[in-house]
Amino acid sequence: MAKRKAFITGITGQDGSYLAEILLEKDYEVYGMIRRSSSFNTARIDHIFGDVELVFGDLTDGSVLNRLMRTIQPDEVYNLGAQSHVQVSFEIPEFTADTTGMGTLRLLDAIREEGVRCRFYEAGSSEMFGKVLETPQTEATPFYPRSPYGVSKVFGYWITRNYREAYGMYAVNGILFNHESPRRGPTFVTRKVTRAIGAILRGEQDELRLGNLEAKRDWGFARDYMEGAWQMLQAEEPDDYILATGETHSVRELLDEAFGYVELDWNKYVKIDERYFRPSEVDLLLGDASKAREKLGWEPRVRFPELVRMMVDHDRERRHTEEHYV
Ligand code: NAP
Ligand code: G4F
Repeated sequence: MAKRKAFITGITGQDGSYLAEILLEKDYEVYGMIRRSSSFNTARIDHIFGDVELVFGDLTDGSVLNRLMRTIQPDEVYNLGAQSHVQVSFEIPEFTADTTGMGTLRLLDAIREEGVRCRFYEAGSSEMFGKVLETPQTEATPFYPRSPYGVSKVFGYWITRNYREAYGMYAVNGILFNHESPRRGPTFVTRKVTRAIGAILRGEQDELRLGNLEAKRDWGFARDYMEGAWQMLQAEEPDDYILATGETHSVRELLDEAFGYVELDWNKYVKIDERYFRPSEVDLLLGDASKAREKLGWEPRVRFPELVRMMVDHDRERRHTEEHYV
């Protein structure tokens, strides 16, 4: 029997790298779209480089998306590509909307135009709940996005539903709460903290500049969430699902957990820096993943303390040469 073909946008990102591994383990033929970069941007997938088919493209370039859908004819499409940083979205709102919002439309329309019969996954986000209208958040909670990123994801969500309803496409929204890993981008708060701990332990850093310590997030492990994304596309009918742990912790609690693990007092290192406060903040996220549990049998395996320890252990052992400012 011919192998199933999966097409992933955002394969070079945290989630794309885990999803590609999962699909290879399930014997898929994996195609990943990458952007041309002046330096290497494939570090997260270098270990599977020979096993995946990489093709150049960009979510802002509709003609390429049409050609890729026509020539590859995938069975499953996972749209993970995005300008995914909330604070950066305030700096580059138009690019964020073009990639994170319009990119979803371009890809859906390429599938429709080329008559490809595939299942489509959209990487929706808990940022769509923003200034939350109820707690915990469920699939029925109305959206109130608080950033150009969140607004772009709301567009991606509704255009995915619209293509499902208008054209009968098998298109689903995963509404994923924050998920982290040792592959998390270094400018997201969990990784910024765990990398700093590694550098402090090596005597390379004595200060960690952060913004709002009171914000609360529902943090899970990225690989668990990518298993869930795959499960969503295996269901009989297309639907939308939340993936979350059902626990929320503040950035302050993250500091307690991470620094406490290596027996350091974070108060000696952390400085509050106005640059890391957002023009409008999302104060509290807490997800209810009952629907995914009941309909897909999905469960998060890694809990907050284990996740933090996994990331600290990784960052205390490795040296990183990248420089990041956000
Ligand atoms: P990430 O590490 O920032 O990866 C983003 C990926 O998108 C990278 O491969 C990046 O390529 C690619 N990309 C950026 N702009 C693009 C463009 N114009 N055209 C094509 N590709 C582009 O993000 P992640 O954490 O893996 O998240 C994956 C998806 O889930 C994103 O859509 C994100 O918004 C969404 N999401 C994430 C979370 C979370 O907590 N991680 C939660 C909810 C939803 P380069 O490597 O070339 O930059
Ligand atoms: O780690 P963060 O940047 O993640 P954020 O904004 O929650 O977004 C992530 O999760 C979303 C799902 O809810 C995804 F859709 C999105 O793509 C991304 O993956 O910030 C978490 C919290 C915020 O409240 C922020 O204000 O940490 C606070 N924070 C405090 N100091 C900081 C910092 N965030 C960053 N990045 N850097 C700081 O220095």
